[in-house]
Amino acid sequence: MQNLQGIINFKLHPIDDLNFYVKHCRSILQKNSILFLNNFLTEESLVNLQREAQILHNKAYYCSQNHNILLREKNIELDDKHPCNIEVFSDKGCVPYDLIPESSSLRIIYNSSFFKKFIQSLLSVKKVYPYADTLSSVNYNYYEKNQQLGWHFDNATFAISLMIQSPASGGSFQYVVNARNIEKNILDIKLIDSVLKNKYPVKELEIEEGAFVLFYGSNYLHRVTPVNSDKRRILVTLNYNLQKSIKLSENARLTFFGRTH
Ligand SMILES: O=C(O)CCC(=O)C(=O)O
Ligand SMILES: [Fe+2]
Repeated sequence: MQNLQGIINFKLHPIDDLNFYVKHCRSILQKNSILFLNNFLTEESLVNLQREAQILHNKAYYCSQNHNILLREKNIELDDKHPCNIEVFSDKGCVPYDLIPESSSLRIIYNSSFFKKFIQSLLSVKKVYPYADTLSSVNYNYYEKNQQLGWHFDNATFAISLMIQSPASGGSFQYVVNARNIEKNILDIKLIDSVLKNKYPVKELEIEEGAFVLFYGSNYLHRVTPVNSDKRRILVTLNYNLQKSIKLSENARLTFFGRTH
């Protein structure tokens, strides 16, 4: 708690106040399926993390790939033009957990029992666990000029991130609600088709530096538009599981980090 006070802006975001503040956040999340809290990081910790991100930048592993919205193999029972088979493009750089310094405030946030209680309470789950591999728990993500993330649904139910540096132009987070309900096994193909054809008025978020974002990524169709500035987009993902001892698949580790350990 001592350390966390200097990192998270408790005046604006009393995340230890489970009865009032967190309850309020949870109701926003339940209503909108997304929660963003601006100025979540203190100014000092934001500056420190921006500096850390610049220092680690030359260690980032860059990957690019074509994929479909479901991040799955092509479905050969459907034709190539079916929205679930249409290929989109993604490219970004990634610094894995084992390269993040021991003293980094990201590790303090991620491992803090106060922060985990906040997340558990937001999601109404008993417990969240770190990844069991050495790479996946906390990652810096870098989007250089012209880099982007194509439309997709996440495999993980929920995604938590901290915006470290916003680009001067482009790199917006766009999303569509109600395209999928994974619990009910519903996929709105017509809606997805019109999104992929740029015919649907998608929502767009300019996420501020220092903001916390949590959303239900497996039910949200989302993308990051190409960055248009030399100022790169830098974001941290805080990755938890609902079960103990889960590793990201070897294949995914190879794709995103260029190694498995
Ligand atoms: O960079 C972002 O804002 C979103 C990242 C994302 O959707 C992902 O990594 O799956
Ligand atoms: Fe995603």
